[in-house]
Amino acid sequence: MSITRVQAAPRQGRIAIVHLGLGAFHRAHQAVYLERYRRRTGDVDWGVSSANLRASVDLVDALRDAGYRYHVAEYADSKTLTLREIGVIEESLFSGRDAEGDWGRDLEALLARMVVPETRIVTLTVTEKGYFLNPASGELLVDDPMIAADIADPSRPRTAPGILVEALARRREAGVPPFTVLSCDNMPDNGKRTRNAVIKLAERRDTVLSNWIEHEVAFPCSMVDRIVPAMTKADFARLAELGIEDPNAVIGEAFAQWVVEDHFPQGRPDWAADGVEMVADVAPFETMKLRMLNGSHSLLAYLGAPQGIETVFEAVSRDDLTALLRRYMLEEAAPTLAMPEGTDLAAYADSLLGRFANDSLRHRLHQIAMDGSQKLPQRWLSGALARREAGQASPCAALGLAAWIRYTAGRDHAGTAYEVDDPLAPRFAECHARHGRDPEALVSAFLAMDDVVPPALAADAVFAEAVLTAYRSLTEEGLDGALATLAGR
Ligand code: NAI
Ligand code: CS2
Repeated sequence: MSITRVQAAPRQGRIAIVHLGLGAFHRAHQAVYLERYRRRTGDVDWGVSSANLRASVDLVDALRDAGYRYHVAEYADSKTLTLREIGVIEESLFSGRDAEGDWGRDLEALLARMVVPETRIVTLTVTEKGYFLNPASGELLVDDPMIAADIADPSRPRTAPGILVEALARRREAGVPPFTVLSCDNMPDNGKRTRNAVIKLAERRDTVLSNWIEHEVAFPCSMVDRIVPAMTKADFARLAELGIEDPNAVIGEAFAQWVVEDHFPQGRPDWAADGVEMVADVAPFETMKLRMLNGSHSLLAYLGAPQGIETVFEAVSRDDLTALLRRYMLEEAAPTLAMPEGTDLAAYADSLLGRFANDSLRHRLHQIAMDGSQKLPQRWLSGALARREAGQASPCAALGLAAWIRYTAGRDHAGTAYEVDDPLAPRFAECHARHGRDPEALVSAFLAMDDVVPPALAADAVFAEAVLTAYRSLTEEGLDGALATLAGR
């Protein structure tokens, strides 16, 4: 194997970015771009303070104990690896609930860090559900207990929108100009949705504040891309064999892309030379990625996981699933996209299939299947709705939706139970308990979830019939039967 080792730039950075959501992706994406920037320029002004608001206090503490140095292993394939040491995270904080049940350990430190004028950007990877938005409409879930708690006690916020509002309120009171908010989650119009969440929450507190946010705070959109699966014991063992004994290490693919709307009133790193694409409008890139890459991922997840197919690599080793992805991407997703001239969507689809076939990533289908309610609108359903409006069918999306409904039953083809990890899981369980023996009623109940399925799509008799037929085919004839039925259409 060819291994390139890259040391971290010398430290002593100054913190100018606060990140909410210290997970695998942040460590392997944003931090890598900033590390490249620091190595190239020697500019140490864009250090990061990274915080978790919920789970993973262990990671926060382990990173601190490791002197804020960790490794990212970037596999192009099983023969080509770059091992990077990263040192741009200068501080890690935790404002969630710890193992003892105590809550808010570093909340004041986090808010203080967000309020100082030196902090110029706040970035987020808190997962789609961390914004507390209706996934289909993007409206703030004001009745959610976590948001209700932030409305009741705004100075002790628990949610990402609540923390942003409180930090912005304190900056305003202190006469400090606002930071720029950059969402790096896989949401459609992620900047606009984050802005909406923050303004709607601020309105509950003080309309002077919400007006100020509306007029003064920038929320650029971004498209983020790099496949970074959750680490497994086997992954840590694999790195240990290479001499990397690092509990904070992450493994990802070699590919990375970051397209960012260029709107940073308080400044930003001059990171274009490090591969960050600064553009006026992110929407075409974001929609392309969400529908083609993430849409394909979700198809594999819901069709494959209940069949005992474990990873993306295993799934795309099957010709029938690769053929399905090709058909979905080229015939259903690509025609819904309005791309800048010269974009070659067929080449993009080929490149995605190549990335999915990376034999060095163990990207578990159950991980991708998580939080389907938050993901499906932007991955399949907004595209299917656009096709419906143009009088076109979406058989692959209909099969996907049928597979998702089947997945949410929580039992695989052999009857073994698995956890359905989704904020709406209790609602799914209730639907299965009530309608499990009646496919027509079950499919109708899922299509009626208007916070997931756009009502205009659910009301389309052709689409609803396609979902029901696919569901019957999947449950009666299994994956092979459902794929054969689709191929015959
Ligand atoms: P992870 O599981 O390693 O980390 C999840 C992070 O989100 C943690 O920091 C967790 O504390 C936080 N979080 C979860 N629910 C939250 C909530 N309700 N409120 C506040 N914080 C919450 O996952 P990973 O890999 O870091 O992915 C996170 C997000 O990054 C994804 O949901 C996606 O939007 C984006 N992303 C991930 C990619 C990947 O391949 N891993 C690639 C592109 C985007
Ligand atoms: C995946 C994505 O977990 C999922 O739902 O589809 O996180 C995917 O790996 C990334 O978006 C790739 O950039």
